[in-house]
Amino acid sequence: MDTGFTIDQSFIAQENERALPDLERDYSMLSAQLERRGIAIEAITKNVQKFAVAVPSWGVGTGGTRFARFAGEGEPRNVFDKLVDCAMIHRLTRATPRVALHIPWDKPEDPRVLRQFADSLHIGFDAMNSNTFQDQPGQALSYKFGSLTHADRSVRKLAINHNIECIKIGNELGSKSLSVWIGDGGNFPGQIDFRTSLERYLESAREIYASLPDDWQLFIEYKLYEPAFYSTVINDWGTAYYVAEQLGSKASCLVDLGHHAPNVNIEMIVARLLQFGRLGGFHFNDSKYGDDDLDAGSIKPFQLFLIFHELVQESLRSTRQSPPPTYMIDQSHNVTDPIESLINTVEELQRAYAQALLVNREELSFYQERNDAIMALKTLKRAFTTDVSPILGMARQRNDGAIDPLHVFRLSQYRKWKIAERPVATTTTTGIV
Ligand code: PSV
Ligand code: MN
Repeated sequence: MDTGFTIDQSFIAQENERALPDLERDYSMLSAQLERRGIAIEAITKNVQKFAVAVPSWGVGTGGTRFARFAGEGEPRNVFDKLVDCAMIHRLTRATPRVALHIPWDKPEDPRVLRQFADSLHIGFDAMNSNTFQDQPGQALSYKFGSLTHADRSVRKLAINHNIECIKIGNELGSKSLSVWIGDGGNFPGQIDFRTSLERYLESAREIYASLPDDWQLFIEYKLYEPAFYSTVINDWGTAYYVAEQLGSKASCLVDLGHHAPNVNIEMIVARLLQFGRLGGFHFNDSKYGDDDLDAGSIKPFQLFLIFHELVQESLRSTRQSPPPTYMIDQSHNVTDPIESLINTVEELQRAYAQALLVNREELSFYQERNDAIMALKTLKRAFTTDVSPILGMARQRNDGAIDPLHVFRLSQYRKWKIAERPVATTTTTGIV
């Protein structure tokens, strides 16, 4: 299959050559600065080089709101085009080796063909995402009043079977996990019985869990509200944790950063789930008001840093029992070029990670034990305010990515080529994706 225009490795190398002298200067200055703090820059860079996050297939298309979607020119028309864009992001950043698919949006006619195509692009598949929050064309029963928790057992069965189908497709693609998010809930007090709906959820989830291959994980994604505006069945981390505990060791919680009430202390939720061994994965994004699906680090970079601080802290603990959480992005790009937003997001995640690696943990616990709040905060802030950009550039360069991926992306005129290769979709549809 023809992938059309791609950004060649030689083009990246040529631009890197131009940028390298400045980068080397900045890197050695930062190295000296960190050395004074007792930090070896090389250890940080090596860790950043290993950082990986999955790109959502639905993130490379232009998103929309419930009011409208303004289609972007040259956006992917199908799952193959989406993979081409995702592979480009990986080539530039060298940090997105896997793509998360959403079924049926990305349902392949033949998973083997899709897998071969992904192989040819040197990318793999991350978590499968099921969709029982929408009716599909021709679907006999409706999810209007719920899916895995619907009052009618036959609707629940339809939703269960869909999730099992996602596992089957994912198995053929080499995926190892299923993320389940349902929109089930009620718009009005009295509409659903809280207890019964959670019992139904558990019954359905047990059937899905029973179909999981041994080496798979099931991620339970919670969300405060939307599309249900009064009550949601899997509304918070406590409920997701309870469900994971009930199901078994292959089940864990998925934290989507946008799925909390404003000002909730997400880093503390992360710490708790890590402590309980039930943090399965993340959907990274950022938000101001609700589930805004904005680019990670664009609104609350300090929060993102604090989350990574918890993650790094856990990775240093010798007693950890569960596998490290899976990193995924879940964003909706409505006003930016989706590829640019995703490149930027990857960089912001790496930035937060690198900053978190700089935290002097001995010093932090020294101040914590002495109730020295101001110095504890300063210890964190010193790491957070360090400009780690040279580390990020160097990590990419050493991984054969672009020192400045956004610049190379624009310079390549990739989007212009895709506009020519992919005729514009003329429809403007509604729907949050
Ligand atoms: C729901 O808001 C969500 O975060 C879930 O992860 C969905 O799978 C995704 O967005 C796309 O709608
Ligand atoms: Mn999500």
